[in-house]
Amino acid sequence: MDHIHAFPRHFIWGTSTAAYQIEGAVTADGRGTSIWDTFCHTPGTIKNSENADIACDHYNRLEEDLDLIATTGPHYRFSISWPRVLPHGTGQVNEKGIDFYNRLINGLLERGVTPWVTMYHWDLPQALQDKGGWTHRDISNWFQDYAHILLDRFGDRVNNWMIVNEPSAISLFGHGYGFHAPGLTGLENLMPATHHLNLTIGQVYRMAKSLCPTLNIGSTYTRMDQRPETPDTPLTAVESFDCLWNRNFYDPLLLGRYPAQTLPYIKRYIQNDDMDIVKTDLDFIGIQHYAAIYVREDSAKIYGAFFGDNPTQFEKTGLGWPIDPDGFYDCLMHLKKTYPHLPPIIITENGAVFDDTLDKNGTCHDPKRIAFLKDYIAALSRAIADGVDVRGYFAWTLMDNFEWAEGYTPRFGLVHVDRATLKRTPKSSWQWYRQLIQNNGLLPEG
Ligand code: GCO
Repeated sequence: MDHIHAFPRHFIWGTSTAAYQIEGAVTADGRGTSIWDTFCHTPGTIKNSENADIACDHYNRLEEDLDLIATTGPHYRFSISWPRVLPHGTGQVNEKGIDFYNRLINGLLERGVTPWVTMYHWDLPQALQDKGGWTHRDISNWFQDYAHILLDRFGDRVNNWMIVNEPSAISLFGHGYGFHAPGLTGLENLMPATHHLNLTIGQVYRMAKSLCPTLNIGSTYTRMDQRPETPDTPLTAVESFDCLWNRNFYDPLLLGRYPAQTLPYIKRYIQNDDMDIVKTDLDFIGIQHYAAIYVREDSAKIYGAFFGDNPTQFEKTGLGWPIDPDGFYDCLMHLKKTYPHLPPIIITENGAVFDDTLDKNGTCHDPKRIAFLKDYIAALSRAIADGVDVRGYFAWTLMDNFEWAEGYTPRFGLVHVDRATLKRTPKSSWQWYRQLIQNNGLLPEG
């Protein structure tokens, strides 16, 4: 990487996690059941029949983890489990759930760490799914009531909020292909879920700002460029997949309309002034990038397109995703060109899986992750120097955790978690990232 540019002063550095992936303790202290609990306990859904009943047991190891977080960096992104706060999705608040997040937030603040809180990272209360979940228009009211409680209870100490994590994954994986909870499929589920996600983000943003105008409120979106699998892949397939993955969310948010290709399927779910509400000037947009998607034409799939094979010219991460830092740069430049009035960007996730093991001294060397982070962060610095307004970077993820349908095999963490003992061991990439943060992005040697 030839051009590494200095990061702006006050650049935000941190790590990201999500409640369901680390907390465990799924029946502790009155927590209700989430759609992911149900899904994990449905045979054939998760690799090796794993589940997140224990996950990293973060719920019971909070003090130890707080110390780890505080020695990692000055900002930390985590999510709140809706069924811990409202076991039935609406109604009675579970004070023990509130206590847990108070301990977490206060513990961060006492240690000088700024919290960044995601309201919803996929663990919908099962009781709301039973009423239709994201396919039901009332979800935006249920969510506003939930968000109101969060702001009321934690808004005195938490200024930075993200409403929904990756609406495209929720709709496409959870409601189109069915390989994530709640396991629904087909356009008749995908389209209402897509619109209700967009609507909810717009409504919750407005509600939160009317409660407290000084809050910093965004939402997070995956952003991967779509590329043809082969030179023969029709452009229409690539464009279709771009709608499913990116444009069905970015266009309503930033332009106030759905792509022409989507409108015929979605218009029956649009009511009244919905399109004025979905268009929202978020205070920031969280962008999550892993790798470009190589698209294959497939007439059996939604919109006639699906994931193709990744090209052979790139090295791959442990999940087979191409390592392509220039692609990260291109993706940010492309985003800025497509939507000139983007709000400031925070990179809320970026990271990689490698096959990390402890050596006989109990240490974990992961030079490939250091190289990955170094090259991606350098690419980010180039995009900033070339005019993309990026204010922060959160590495995915603090510690090895439950990677959804992939279970525990993929290790994304800067900290190794032993699955038998749950012992946390910082990897060499953790040391490296810490040092990088201390130097505000001046890249240390790997
Ligand atoms: C997502 C989620 C994370 C994942 C991460 C790695 O984007 O899928 O936000 O929970 O674990 O992206 O796949």
